[in-house]
Amino acid sequence: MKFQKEQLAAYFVAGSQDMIDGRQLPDVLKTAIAGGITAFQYREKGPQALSGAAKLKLGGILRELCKQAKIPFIVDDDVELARQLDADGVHVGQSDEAIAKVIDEAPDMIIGYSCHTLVQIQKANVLSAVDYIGSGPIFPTISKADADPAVGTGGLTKLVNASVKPIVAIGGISLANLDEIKATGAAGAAVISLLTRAKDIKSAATTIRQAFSNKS
Ligand code: TZP
Ligand code: MG
Repeated sequence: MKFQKEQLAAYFVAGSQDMIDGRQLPDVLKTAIAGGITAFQYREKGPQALSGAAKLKLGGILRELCKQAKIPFIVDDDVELARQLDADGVHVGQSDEAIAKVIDEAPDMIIGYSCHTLVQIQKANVLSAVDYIGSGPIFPTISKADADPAVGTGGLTKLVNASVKPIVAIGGISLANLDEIKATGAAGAAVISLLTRAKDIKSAATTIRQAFSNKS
């Protein structure tokens, strides 16, 4: 699938560890798709995460849902799993699989790279295979135990201005701060808990999508 920056508008990130109240990730993803999410990242991470065959099996189900919906299916930090699942893309952080290895092994895939400092952005600017940047946390987050300090919308604006690639913001994004994120020039919002913990997942997804649609 060819990358387009509009795919970053409402970017849902989740793994089985993010499920609450007996929710099942395939059901949550289906509902988020019905609400209009524009991309999905499969991120199994942390002490509760699945591994091996269970990770592969759930990934296959989620991959199929994204294929039917024609939205990119992106795998976090695992090029081999991305290949096995015929993913559209792979996303890596600064302390994940090395970006050089990912570029070498998956030049045909959409490549996302997490950058939260200006120096990291400047290095990413010259990596032509990198399609988009993920930056954050923007606000404090409940979904990542080892998150870096929050950069705030002031910090995000500086990263957006320095980047030649579109940036999707992540970390602590809620319905109340979507407009503030949009005002930085970010191409979209990447969220975990805003959708996984939403009372009305479908309507929350629609609200994110609308916040980043190109109408002014
Ligand atoms: N990377 C930086 S913050 C974060 C990740 C994966 C977690 C985002 O989760 P939430 O619930 O949207 O704050
Ligand atoms: Mg990662």
